[in-house]
Amino acid sequence: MIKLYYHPSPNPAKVALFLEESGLEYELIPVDTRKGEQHDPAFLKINPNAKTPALVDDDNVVFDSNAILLYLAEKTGMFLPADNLKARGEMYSWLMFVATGIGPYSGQAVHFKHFAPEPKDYAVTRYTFEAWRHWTIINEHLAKQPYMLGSEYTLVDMAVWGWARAVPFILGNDAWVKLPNVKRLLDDINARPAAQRTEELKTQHSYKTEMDAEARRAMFPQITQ
Ligand SMILES: N[C@@H](CCC(=O)N[C@@H](CS)C(=O)NCC(=O)O)C(=O)O
Repeated sequence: MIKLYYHPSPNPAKVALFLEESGLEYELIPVDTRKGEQHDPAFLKINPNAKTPALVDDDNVVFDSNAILLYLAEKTGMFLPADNLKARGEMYSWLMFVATGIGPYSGQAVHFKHFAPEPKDYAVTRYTFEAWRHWTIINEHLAKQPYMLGSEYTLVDMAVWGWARAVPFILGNDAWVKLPNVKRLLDDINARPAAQRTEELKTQHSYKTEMDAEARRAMFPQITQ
């Protein structure tokens, strides 16, 4: 059976959503990143990058959330756009835009705003600006069509959904005023039973919530070097 190495945060959530949508059977294995479990040697054999999510499917090991989405879409043939180069080119473009832009800039904006030590003004300004710029591009794209690749719900919408849930934490509580089309996509996906089951997953295990010295050592190792 598929094993999903999971923490209740944006990148694992998108993979859990795909698994719930597809009906594939899977076992959820919690990795408590604030306790440093991502650095366990056994987990590093699965994901040398020491991050969640990762997935093991028999002999196949896949890490990095967007790679896992593509793997699952290819395995099942589900949530993919049409099988032609034009549609696949569009899918790769938007999926990589999420992987290399939305995720990293949103993550760094959160890090500098909420967790980094002072001085941090320049970094907060830089990453908040870039996070806004990327989310505005998604918002304008979604003004033209219901879903990221047109009229059909695909794996790219799941990739966006993982991070869209955190937009108020990333950009501020009033962010939805400026990103109404992202909010519409978020609400649309949140209404799906699979998204509600995904939301429930975080209640199956307990995870450390405090960002104390142990959590900072595990997640921001440069601070103590
Ligand atoms: N590019 C990776 C990023 C994964 C990532 O940053 N995961 C976070 C949770 S959203 C994590 O495990 N953080 C723990 C840490 O940074 O130590 C992906 O898309 O899967």
